[in-house]
Amino acid sequence: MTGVTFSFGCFGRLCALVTVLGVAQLLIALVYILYTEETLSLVPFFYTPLLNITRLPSNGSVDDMPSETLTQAPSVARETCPETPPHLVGPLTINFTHSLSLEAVQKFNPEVMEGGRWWPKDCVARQKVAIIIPFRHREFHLRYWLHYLHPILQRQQQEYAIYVINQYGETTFNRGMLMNVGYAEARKQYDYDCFVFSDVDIVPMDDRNFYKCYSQPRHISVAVDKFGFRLPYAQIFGGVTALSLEQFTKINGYPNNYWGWGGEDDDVSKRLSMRGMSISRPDSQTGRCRMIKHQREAHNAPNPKRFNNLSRTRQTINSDGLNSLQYRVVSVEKNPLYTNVTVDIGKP
Ligand code: UD2
Ligand code: MN
Repeated sequence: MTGVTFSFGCFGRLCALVTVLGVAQLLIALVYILYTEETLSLVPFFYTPLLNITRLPSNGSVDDMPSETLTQAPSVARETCPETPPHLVGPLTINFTHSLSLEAVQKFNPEVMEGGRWWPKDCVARQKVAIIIPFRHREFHLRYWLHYLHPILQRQQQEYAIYVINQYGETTFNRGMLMNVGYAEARKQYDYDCFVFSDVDIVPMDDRNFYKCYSQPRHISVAVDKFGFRLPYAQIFGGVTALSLEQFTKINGYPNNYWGWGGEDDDVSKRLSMRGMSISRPDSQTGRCRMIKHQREAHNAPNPKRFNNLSRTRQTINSDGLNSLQYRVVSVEKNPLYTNVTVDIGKP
């Protein structure tokens, strides 16, 4: 039983081990082929049912136009992206002096997918971020914004998509309502967990100022050149902000009843403190931003009712917001660098 049996048993075990290793290797190869995004087009039959996602409710929107859902970014066989992205450069030179065509911006951002979507290829992003820009007649600003922001967001390793919410017609502008529409329309397409709301004319001067969500609502544009790189007042929540799905729904979104310039940002600030949240901010160096100089549009004159509205936030927070949002989608276009949603929000 001893010597011969030993050597035969050893050989047998070796054979078994080699077989097990071989089968394991085959399995790993199979999983890799099925899940690697580069091979997706080769295996649509297998891939589609695996990543079939259900459509999200429109959440607040009365518009029930069918909307296309986006495919999930691949997540199998990749690690979560690091807390500190490795390719950040820190302070950036930002100016708005050179002329810029949309085609040129597109050429320099070949990795951005249709609709202005991108995700890191070598790791799984920590959040799914919808970036929402209220918009009308600011094409010139949008080009700079896209030119600067796409590369910054990519260095930050964000999984993101850009939604430009274009107010239809020439009625009084309503920034708050456009934010709510952006949130509702983005939610129809994908299971975003973070919403960044950004003016079209603000660009960060440091890529360590993350366009992502934190445990408290984030004010991103804390030191804007227009305000002498300082916070003009402590509760300000305008410019660029980030709220998680939970934070945004907890305050019933933006108010819809601020037509014209001003007040909607302060209303959100009040809503946050009423719901027990506080504002988180980067330091005043990292939080430096530039705003493109501009005149105020004729259809965005200061709203004379804003002070009265602001005195009633406690009464309106539950009745005016996501749960009372009404609009009509005129069109949804997937452009190479952003998704354009044109929306009829009515008039005051
Ligand atoms: C300040 C705030 C802004 C907002 C606004 C009051 C900062 C840095 N900015 O910006 O967040 O609270 O006051 O409503 O605190 N827009 C268009 N077309 C228009 C009008 C507005 O696209 O005809 C969009 C665009 O994204 C613009 C944003 O609305 O950046 C805010 O309007 P603004 O830039 O005229 O207001 P501003 O600079 O005083
Ligand atoms: Mn502005």
